[in-house]
Amino acid sequence: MNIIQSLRARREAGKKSIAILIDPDKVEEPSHLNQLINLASENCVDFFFVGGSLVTTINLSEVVKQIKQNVTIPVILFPGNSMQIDSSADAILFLSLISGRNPELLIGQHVIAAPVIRNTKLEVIPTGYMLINSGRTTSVAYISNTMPIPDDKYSLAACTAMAGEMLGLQAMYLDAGSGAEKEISARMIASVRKAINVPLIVGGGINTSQKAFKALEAGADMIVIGNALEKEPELLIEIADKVYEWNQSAAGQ
Ligand code: 1GP
Repeated sequence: MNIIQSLRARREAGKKSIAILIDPDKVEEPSHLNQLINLASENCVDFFFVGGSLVTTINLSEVVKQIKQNVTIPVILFPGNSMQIDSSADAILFLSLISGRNPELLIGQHVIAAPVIRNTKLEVIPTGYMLINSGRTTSVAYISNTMPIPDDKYSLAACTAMAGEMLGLQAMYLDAGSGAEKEISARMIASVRKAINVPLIVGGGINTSQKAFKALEAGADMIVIGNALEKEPELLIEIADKVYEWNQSAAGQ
């Protein structure tokens, strides 16, 4: 079973997943990354996402290598552009930024990346990427030159996701942007959840176990945590506990 099939199966079983986002630019010491890798393995983290809207160092492949050498947790590339491709990862989110109207991020970068990806064994996960306004301009909004969907335009977000699913995208990623002041509201997650059947990934500003639980309860199939763990890696224990708790109760039903 590949990653997207396993996400669909988990969704059908009512089970949730957790992913840790590693921004290669923010890995200052290999020992910090090792600490997170160990915590991830002890706390049954499902995936590592690797990437960033702006990667200025050559660390991306080093990060992928370090994870792959230490654990069997799948590594999924979460690329900010077509330069962030590494064949030693397991999969790549082939992101179409459907909340925006920048043709480069709807199809342009994809044309450049497609022949490169074709020569790898990476599993390609066609993903609708939707930025939701989080109160201030995030790096991803600035770099992508797109306007995020206003955080109270539930129906706009739902119809965007619906159109993405109709176009054949196999997962949807609702993102408030890394380090967002405000995480995506439960109402926004629930509106999008109701509109689509594909797995729903939610991230941006999830920095407490309460926020993580709220996102799961509202309908996220996978939550992504980055920034908060850079500051406080042990927070993962609490958040992973919430996911575990959820999955235990789903298994009991
Ligand atoms: C950003 O969804 C990810 O693209 C994770 O966000 O770094 O705020 O956890 P944080």
